Amino acid sequence: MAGRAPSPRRSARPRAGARFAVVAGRFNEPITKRLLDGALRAFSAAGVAESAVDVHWVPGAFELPQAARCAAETGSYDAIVCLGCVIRGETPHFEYISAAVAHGLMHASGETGVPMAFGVLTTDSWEQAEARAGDGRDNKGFEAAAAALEMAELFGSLRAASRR
Ligand code: INI
Repeated sequence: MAGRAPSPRRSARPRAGARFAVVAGRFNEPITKRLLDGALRAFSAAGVAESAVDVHWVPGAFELPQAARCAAETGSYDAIVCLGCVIRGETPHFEYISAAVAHGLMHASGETGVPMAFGVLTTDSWEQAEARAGDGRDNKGFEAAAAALEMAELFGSLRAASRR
């Protein structure tokens, strides 16, 4: 049975002044642009102003962890959404790239303390990628931005609790 994404928490609202970065890979750009559309829709639905979201493009998925870490180290962002598309049929490096991105983002997030959401499609075909980059919530970019919003709120409340 196919997995089902959790519904985004309707209550996840960022703190006043919160800022977010989206880092997106240009490889398979028709798909990653649609992931970006989905992510921006999720931010807008949560009441985040367009001016509070910076979009940074990188060559491909492999560069996402490097750019996300660099963005996190600026101290400017509450969370970072990482978008990419790796298609198995297009590269013999599929496993290397996919694993490097997933592990790289996990390390970068752990080491910087900034949540990083994984909006990277790893599919067998272009058609599968299109199906995960739709106009509704069946969009991995939307899902990743919803996760980033929720994690930003959680980190904010955990840090506030640790100061009490
Ligand atoms: N990058 C992707 O984002 N998706 C791919 O499917 C892909 N393929 O097929 O190779 C890809 N390769 C480029 C890679 O991410 C780096 O940009 C490149 O190796 C330079 O470091």
